[in-house]
Amino acid sequence: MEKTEWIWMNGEFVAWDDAQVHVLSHGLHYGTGVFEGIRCYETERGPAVFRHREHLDRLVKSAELYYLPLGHTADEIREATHELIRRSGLRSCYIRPLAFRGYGEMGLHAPNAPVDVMVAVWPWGAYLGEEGKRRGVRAKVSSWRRISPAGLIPYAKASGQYLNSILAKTEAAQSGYDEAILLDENGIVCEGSGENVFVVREGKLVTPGHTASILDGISRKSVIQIAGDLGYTVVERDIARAELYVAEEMFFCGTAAELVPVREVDGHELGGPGEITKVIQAKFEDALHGRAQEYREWLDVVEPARRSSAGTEPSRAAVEAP
Ligand code: PPE
Repeated sequence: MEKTEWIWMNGEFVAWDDAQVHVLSHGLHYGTGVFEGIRCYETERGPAVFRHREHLDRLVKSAELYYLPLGHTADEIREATHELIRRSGLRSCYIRPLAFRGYGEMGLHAPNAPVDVMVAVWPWGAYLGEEGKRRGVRAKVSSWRRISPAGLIPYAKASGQYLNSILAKTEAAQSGYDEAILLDENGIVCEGSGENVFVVREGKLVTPGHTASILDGISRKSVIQIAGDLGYTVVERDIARAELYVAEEMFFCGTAAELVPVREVDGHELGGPGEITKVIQAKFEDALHGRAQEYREWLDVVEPARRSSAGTEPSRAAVEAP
C-alpha cells in the first residue's frame, strides 16, 4: 500500500510509521473492531468525501451493535478526516476509519480494554481493476455461505465478520476468478465479498432486500436512488442462484470497487457490460466525481485550510504543527 504522512489515532495526528498497537490488543485476538471504507474524490469544488455522514453514522451504529463505546463523535472523526486529507495533499483517496478494543484486558468480556479509534487515508486505485470496471469481472458463487444473522450482525461492518468474506474471496481467487458471490444458508444470493450485487431481469433491476444477510451498502443505496431517478424499476427481493446465470446483466457496487459490471458467473457468460449497467455506471461515476448536480449534497467538500489572520498562506509547518 502507498503510505501517507499522518494517521489520526485517538485524537492525535501521529506519523504513519508510529501508528502502532500492542500485540495483546483485544481486537487482534478476537476481531473486536468496526470499520468503514470511504472515498474522497477530486471535484471542481475541491476534494470531496462521498456520503461521509452516512458512512460515519454506520460506523457509530456498528460500534454500538458490538458494544464498543467510541469516545469520539462522528463530527470529531469527520473533522479529523478532513484535516488528514488536507495534510496528505491528496486530491482523491480511500479513507479507513477503524475502532477496536485495544490493549489492557484479555478474555471475551473485556469492558476495561480501551476502544482505540483511528483514521488513515491513502491512494487506492480500482479495487477490482480498471479493466474490470470497463470490461466486467468474472465471479464465482462461493462454497462458503454468508454469515447468518442468527450468529452475527451482517448489517454491522465489523472486523471479525470479514473472515467470512476472506474465505470466499480466497476461494474465488484460487479458482482464477475476480470475485466471489455469497449465498445464505438457504441458497439465496446475498452479496460479493466486499460489494453488493444487482442483476437485471426483464429490464428491471433486482437486488437482495434488507432482510437478506447483506451489508446495507451506501453505494447500493445510491444506485437504487440513481436507477429510480433514471426511470428504471428497482425491485428488492430474494434472488435465486440460477437467476445469476440467466440475468441479462449484473454488476457489483461498493466504495472500494465503485460500480463494476460482471461478465461471467461460474462459467456462464453474461456478455460484456450491459446497456443498463453502463448507463447507471456513468451516472454513478458522475455523482462520485461531483459532475451530477442532482447529487451534489452527497459530497462533503474538504475546505482548504483557513488563512491566518495576517492574510498570508499558512505554511506547511503551521498546518502540520499539532
Ligand atoms: N458488502 C460488503 C461485505 C462490504 O464489505 C462492502 C464494502 C459493501 C457490501 C458495500 O458497501 P458500501 O461501501 O457502503 O457501498 N466493502 C468495503 C471494504 C473493502 C475492503 O476490501 O476493505 C469497501 O468497499 O470499502
